[in-house]
Amino acid sequence: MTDALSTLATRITGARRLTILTGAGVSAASGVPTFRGQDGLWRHHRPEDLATPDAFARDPRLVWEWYAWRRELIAACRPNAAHDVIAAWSGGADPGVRPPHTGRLKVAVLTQNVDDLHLRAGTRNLVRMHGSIWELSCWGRCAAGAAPWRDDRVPLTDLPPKCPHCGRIARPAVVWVGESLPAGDLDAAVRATACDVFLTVGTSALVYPAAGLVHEARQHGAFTAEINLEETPASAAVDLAIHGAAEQILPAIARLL
Ligand code: BJW
Repeated sequence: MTDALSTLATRITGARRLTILTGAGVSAASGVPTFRGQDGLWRHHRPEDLATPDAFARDPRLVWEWYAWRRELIAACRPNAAHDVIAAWSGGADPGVRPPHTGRLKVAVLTQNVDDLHLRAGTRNLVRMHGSIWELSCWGRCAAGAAPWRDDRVPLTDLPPKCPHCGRIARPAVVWVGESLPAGDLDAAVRATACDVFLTVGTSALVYPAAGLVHEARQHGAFTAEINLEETPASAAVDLAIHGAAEQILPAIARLL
């Protein structure tokens, strides 16, 4: 394990461009449930009932109740040590963590998480591939309501919330399974695969297009590494797979830089 951490630290020290892709596992230590796995959200709910456009069209109130519950849960959570290290590496504020080599290293952070914990930790240059649970857009796609607006009321009452522009139902501005990612976000994520080190952290590597990015980075010649509690479909493809908790492994690497 120590060798693996040193190897990754050395790669980061020598890199000019570092890209970090994060998933639900990064927020697990903060108390945000993951999707898959033992205590994951999909243990109790079928994604097709709650996180698809069809599910919302069928029963917007049910879907909103699930999101309202998750918003309350997330509002009570705080960024953990993994968020703090990533924020510091990106040039954001955390005086407790030394950035790898200030000024020379360009860091991009791509997250699939809809919580705002990376932002609250101060992460810069962040692409939120699956949107934000704190933003809404118009389900009826009225012109003014197509652009997401922030609504951080907790608890959310009078479900489903309404579009302030046309009065029709609003939806969470997240990317559901079967929906396209906003083109700008996907382009930014793909561009970030042109890097020297691509690090994937706390994601099951099952959901595309995010799961394909590590392979693109490899094709660009990046050194690729994964940090996860368990094996994923990416484990065999990366140069270095580190099994452990993100909130412990990332601070340990930061101490080696
Ligand atoms: C720890 C830890 C700790 C725990 N430390 N680790 C190509 C092939 C096959 C299918 C497709 C494909 N291209 C597109 C698709 C279809 C689909 C897809 O990928 N389906 C798969 C499920 C098969 N993709 C899409 O629909 C995407 N759209 C798209 O591609 O448009 C074009 C298109 C459409 C249809 C067909 C073809 C093309 C959109 C995907 C949107 C995903 N949306 C969700 C919900 C967001 C809103 C919400 O939050 O409610 O995003 S689903 C859910 O999964 C959520 C997550 O962001 C996403 C990924 O999950 P993540 O983050 O990996 O979490 P988990 O729970 O899966 O894993 C956690 C991991 O952490 C585990 O491995 C743990 O071990 C680990 N862990 N604690 C380190 N402390």
